[in-house]
Amino acid sequence: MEKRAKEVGDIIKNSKQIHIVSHIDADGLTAGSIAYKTLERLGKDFSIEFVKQLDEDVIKNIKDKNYELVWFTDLGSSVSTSYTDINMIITDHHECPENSNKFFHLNPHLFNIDGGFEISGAGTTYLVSKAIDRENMDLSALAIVGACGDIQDRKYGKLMGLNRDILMDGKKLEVIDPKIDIRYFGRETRPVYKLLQYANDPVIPGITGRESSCITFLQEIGIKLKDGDSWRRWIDLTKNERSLIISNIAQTLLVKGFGYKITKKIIGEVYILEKEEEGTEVHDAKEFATLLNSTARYDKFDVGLKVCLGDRDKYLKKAKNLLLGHRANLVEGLQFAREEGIVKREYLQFFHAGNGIRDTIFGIVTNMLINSEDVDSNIPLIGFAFRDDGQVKASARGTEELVEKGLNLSAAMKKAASSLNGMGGGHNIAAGATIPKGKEEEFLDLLEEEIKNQLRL
Ligand SMILES: [Mn+2]
Repeated sequence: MEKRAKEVGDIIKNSKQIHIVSHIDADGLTAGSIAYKTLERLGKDFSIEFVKQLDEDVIKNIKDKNYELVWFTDLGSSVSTSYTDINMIITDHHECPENSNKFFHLNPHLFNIDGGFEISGAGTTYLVSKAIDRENMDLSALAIVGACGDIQDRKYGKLMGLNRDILMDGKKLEVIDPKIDIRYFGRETRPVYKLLQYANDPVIPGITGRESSCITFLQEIGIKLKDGDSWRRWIDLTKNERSLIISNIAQTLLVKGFGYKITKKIIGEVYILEKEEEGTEVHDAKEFATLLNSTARYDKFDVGLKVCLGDRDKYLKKAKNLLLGHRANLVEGLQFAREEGIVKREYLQFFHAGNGIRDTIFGIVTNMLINSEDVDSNIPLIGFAFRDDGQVKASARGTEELVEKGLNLSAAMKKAASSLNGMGGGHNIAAGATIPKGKEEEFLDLLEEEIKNQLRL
């Protein structure tokens, strides 16, 4: 991969004008920002755009602009063998066909590396940036945020593979610091009881989702909730208080019959962006990623981009406001999906959100659902939502356990969607597809057949 990264880097060096096209999620924003910084430092003439997906309209628009070079980040592998009339380079990590192994295409799957957890779109882009100039190694912090945005730390409770090498670059430069701590979301910015209230992966029975139980739980073990007028956050607690909470959560889980393997998931590595101010959304990689997800998914990619590029003033404030809206939308989306009801079949379960959930966040909602207490995690979950262009978006989520049994949602979604003239792909544990409206039932039949065959092997 290093050699390929250098080759792609050379194409960049030899081009004058470059247009970056990236994805609208946290990994896409950080990938685009790494590309942006790289080109800025090289003094290139460049532009950037963020898209939901590479559909025909997007491609047509790109062709019309006649860019000298187009740099696709965190997407593009799906078009690497088509559109030979676009002069392109690609730094992506989504599954791709073997015949796409070209000199301009950097993707871990071409090198037998798992793009699901070993490296993200931002990481792949970082490799090219580093190959161009080792001074760009400070951008490793953004690459780690991207990996956390794609939940690549979930499988082992820490980043592995190439992500680990990138992490070590960041550590050496003191831009990122890995620490062992509680892995629940919100260590830096949420009151401790809120951190518990929203705890998932694993959920804490009797505590997750119940505000008053969280407060009682903390009071019973003698944790002071407030310091004067302000709620204490995880980072405000003493070391002893933190261990006390962790051991009590572990006890609760073990008593409820969760095994050791699940219980130990509550602690793991967290990633601190050392140059950032403590107690802010950009100090912890996971919180940073969520902040970014609140921007481009609502068409405010300029806000996310500016924050990635270093704005800690006006745009950080804007992003924080968007975060409040994003949280509310997620809560509403989860509620909506539950009310619509999840229908179970033998090898999959699904819900149809219709127009009820914004298509740009409903992948996150599907992901939250499969990790929640009341949803069966033994079969994959498929969500449908209408898009504004009259098509239907499908989002599929599985679990590590299912992947170990042979599940590959990327392959299954791709195959089922293409038989219906749609398109699909992604990762083995999480994938998406777009299909014509009215074909949902047929799609589920095809998909179920694929999943059944995968799990049988
Ligand atoms: Mn990605």
